[in-house]
Amino acid sequence: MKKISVAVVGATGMVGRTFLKVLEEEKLPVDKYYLFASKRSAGQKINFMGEEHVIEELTETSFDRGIDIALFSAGGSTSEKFAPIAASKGCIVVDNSSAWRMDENVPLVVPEVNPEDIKKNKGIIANPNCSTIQAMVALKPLDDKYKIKRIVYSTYQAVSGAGMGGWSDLENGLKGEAPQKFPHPIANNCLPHIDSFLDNGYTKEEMKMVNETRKILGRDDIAITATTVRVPVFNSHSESINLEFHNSFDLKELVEVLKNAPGVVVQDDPENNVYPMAITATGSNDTYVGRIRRDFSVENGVNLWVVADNIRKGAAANAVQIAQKLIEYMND
Ligand code: 25A
Ligand code: L14
Repeated sequence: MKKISVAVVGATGMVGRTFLKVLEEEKLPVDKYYLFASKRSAGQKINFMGEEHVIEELTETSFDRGIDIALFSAGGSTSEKFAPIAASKGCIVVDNSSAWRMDENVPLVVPEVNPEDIKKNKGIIANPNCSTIQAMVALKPLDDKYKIKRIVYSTYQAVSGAGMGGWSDLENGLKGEAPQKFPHPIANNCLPHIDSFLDNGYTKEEMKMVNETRKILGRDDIAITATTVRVPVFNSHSESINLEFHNSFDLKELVEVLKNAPGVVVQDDPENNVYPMAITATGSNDTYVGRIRRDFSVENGVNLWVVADNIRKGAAANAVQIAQKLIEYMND
């Protein structure tokens, strides 16, 4: 086995801390870890893998010591600048930001969906947007079987998606304090506004769902629309997904397809009030699907309710799963 070293960039953030938790749980065959953040956190000590690790400031020379894999979650501008530097030193970057996702030289990967794309990397692999990842885990097996024609996404997104600042806005907002991260109070409110607005009236988050879905499924012809909404939930994103297929389907068979899909847990027993919920998805790396019902307003339609931990499957766990596969390939 090759000796592998892994860096975590943005180790002190919401996603970065979860990287560390998931890495401890998954016990990857890694010999050495390096933890980076901005200057603000340099020198801070973090207990990780039973040892004390010191946070280092990320600089242009950070990757000069033969680091094999770097998990980045320090925002778009940090990734834009430092991912190419890391790649030029022979490191493979798994990047959580939106900076590289639509670059044609960068694979956009959900391991249950398109693991084969990992091998096509030229030094940077992008982790999709959190809302897109959980949708892909549920939709890929249905697309393979029934061929998706159109998707309507409506999301109910947790504040943890906006990092530490989003979390504080809800926590402090519940005590009556004014928001700092969001443009309006999020406590007792819903904001149909995630990331910035574009000229076409959609938000960036909505267009990420549209474009990333097409790239990951390799299906530019699917008609997709999305409305993404921030709700006063600390963690885990919920999504209403309305699908139309080209092929007809049997509902019972469709449920079986989902039950057999990797990474999916079906929770669908309305008589007993069983359906996916944010509070039960939190802490898990799986994607939960329920409220599975035929859409009687169109010919081959179905409605789904899809919930996952946005910081785990939507970010850290997905990236660690990619790293796991990378290490397997390095040892092949
Ligand atoms: O808008 P952007 O640039 O795209 O960034 C979006 C933000 O979303 C989060 C992440 O916030 C990011 O900053 N994020 C990114 N991907 C995400 C995803 N998939 C995501 N959230 C959800 N899902 P965060 O606060 O959770 O994490 C930021 C981490 O990045 C480190 N960092 C920032 N700039 C860096 C850098 N690391 C290296 N080089 C740089 N130039 C950051 O480290 C953190 O680990 P830090 O040292 O800057 O932060 C340590 C602590 O400081 C607090 N803090 C954060 N921002 C501020 C702040 N304090 C004061 N003012 C601030 N502006 C935090 O408590 C943090 O723990
Ligand atoms: O593109 O604020 O991955 O909930 C993920 C979190 C964009 C913003 C991304 C949020 C970000 C989003």
